[in-house]
Amino acid sequence: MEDLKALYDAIVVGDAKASRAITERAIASGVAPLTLVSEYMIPAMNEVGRRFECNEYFVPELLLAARAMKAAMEPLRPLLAASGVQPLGRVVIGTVKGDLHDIGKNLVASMLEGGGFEVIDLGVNVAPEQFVAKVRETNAQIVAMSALLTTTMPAMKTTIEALKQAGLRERVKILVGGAPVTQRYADEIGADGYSETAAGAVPLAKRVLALN
Ligand code: B1M
Repeated sequence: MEDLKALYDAIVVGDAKASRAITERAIASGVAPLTLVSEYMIPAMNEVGRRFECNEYFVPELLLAARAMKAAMEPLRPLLAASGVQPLGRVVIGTVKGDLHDIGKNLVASMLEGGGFEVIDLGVNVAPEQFVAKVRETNAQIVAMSALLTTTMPAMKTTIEALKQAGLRERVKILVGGAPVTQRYADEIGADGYSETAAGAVPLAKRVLALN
């Protein structure tokens, strides 16, 4: 049986080769993908954040940890996304303008895919007009936004305003999330839903489209 604490450690120290290899072995030995993500990988990133906050880690260590997290996500992504059913709806997702954090957003995208949604991922630093253009182009039913910085959360509001201005607000449901975002903030800016976790984004997306 694989020592999964080693996966946690590999991400904390930013060892991408080890994090991927351990993940592959864990998958092969039958460990559930979500167990790896929620019990080892996300806690590892939280520990990295803690070390950053108390000046034990700096931006280079954050980057290495993020790379190790992404390396571990690679073999997991297709497993999280494998649903094999007709799309329940189309989601445009992105990290808002000014924000370069994409690990949580990528996780949400994989979970939504796995939950049966078609996902169009606009990446990071997505300007309001890019969300607007993609919704118009694809007729998406949902816009999902992620923000990890208190300074970029207002871009969620700006994006909602831009969708209103473009006459698209009534056509889409808007979901928001990310570490500093709260239900209260979601209500304040007029979003249709908030999820604290990536897994929670799936029932939320179904709920706002009245699918469950
Ligand atoms: Co930055 N960073 N970072 N960072 N970083 C944080 C967010 C921070 C909390 C660290 C800290 O101080 N403890 C802090 C923000 C403080 C604040 O705003 N109050 C911070 C800072 C300050 C910065 C910089 C300003 C640092 C600098 O340059 N001085 C800078 C900003 C750059 C920018 O964006 N413009 C910066 C840069 C970076 C890196 C690029 C080095 C790297 C990101 C690499 C990447 O993403 N490719 C990085 C990292 C890795 C972090 C931490 C350590 C980890 C983030 C992460 O990936 N977590 C982070 C500390 C922390 O979060 N503990 C930190 C794991 C991920 C799975 O969780 O993204 O929260 P999360 O997603 C969760 C939920 O939030 C939810 O689902 C996920 C899983 O359940 N969720 C959604 C997320 N989006 C959702 C959308 C939804 C629903 C749910 O829609 C429906």
